[in-house]
Amino acid sequence: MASHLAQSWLAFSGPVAAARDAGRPLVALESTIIAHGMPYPENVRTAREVEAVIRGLGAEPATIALIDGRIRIGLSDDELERLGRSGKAHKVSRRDLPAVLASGELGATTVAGTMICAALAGIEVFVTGGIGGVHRGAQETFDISADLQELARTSVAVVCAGAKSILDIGLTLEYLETHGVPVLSCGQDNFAAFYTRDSGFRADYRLDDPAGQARFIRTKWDLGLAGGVLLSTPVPEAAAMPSADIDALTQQALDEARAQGITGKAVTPFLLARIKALTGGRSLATNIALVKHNAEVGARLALALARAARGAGPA
Ligand code: PSU
Ligand code: MN
Repeated sequence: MASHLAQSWLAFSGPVAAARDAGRPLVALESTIIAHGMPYPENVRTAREVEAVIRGLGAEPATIALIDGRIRIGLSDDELERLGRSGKAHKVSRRDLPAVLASGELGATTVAGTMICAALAGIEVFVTGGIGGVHRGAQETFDISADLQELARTSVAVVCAGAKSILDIGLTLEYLETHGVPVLSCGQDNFAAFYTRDSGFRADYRLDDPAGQARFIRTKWDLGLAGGVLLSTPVPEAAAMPSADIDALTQQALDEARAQGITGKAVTPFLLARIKALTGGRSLATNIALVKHNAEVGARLALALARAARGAGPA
């Protein structure tokens, strides 16, 4: 948990504070996916449905955002609505956190931003859709998401459906290896590719069972190996998109981004919106299905981690 100074920036919602005090496991959720990753009103509806999945399994969801100069851990329905409709929320990664908090403006936290806030709040598990990574052509642009550095340094387990093929998935996994971030896979051997189940790259370790995942994570942290663990799980078969379609459309979206000179933090939202338009909304349905599935995996992990006590040592 954080220092008193950092704690003073946090504001827990009533339900999250109650769950924490009762010792019920918490699951953090990000808000960039709401403000920048999906259109209104599907974004708000999905956020509520994802929270319901987590609650239904006995954990408490804590959606994280910056509102009125506080790091809010858990949002009310009205606050989710405000974030989903605003269109003006800042996209907040590590770099942006002080600026947006100090100004009191509305901020939606990315994977990196949410990891920082979750760690400050003492939350060990965080569910997202897909992580940022090494962009294709990064050898020229240096475009590597701050999510990867955050995974290297901040001790939170991040559940995702892999990374999108708008990224260079092979280089993303290389980068994680260099920085000592273990990549676990649940349900298959390979790392998932967001809209499709198989990235073609093996994850480091396959662990299907939440108790085994929890043991892995506890062991890492008990050893003092700070930093995150990435847990990938594929989109359910029925909701996955055909790879050939998504590859062609991804290439088109990347070409358009280059032609229009899109750079920096605008790249990922641009590509997400274009792929949605180019697939006639089909990608959005896939995105919603995978986040809900990740929420199930994340809630089960949070329950298992709560049982796998710190410092238990070898079995
Ligand atoms: N990938 C997705 N959907 C998303 C994002 C990534 O499939 O909504 C968001 C996440 O919040 C992630 C951020 O942390 O984009 C990464 O942005 P950048 O590439 O600018 O680091
Ligand atoms: Mn970037």
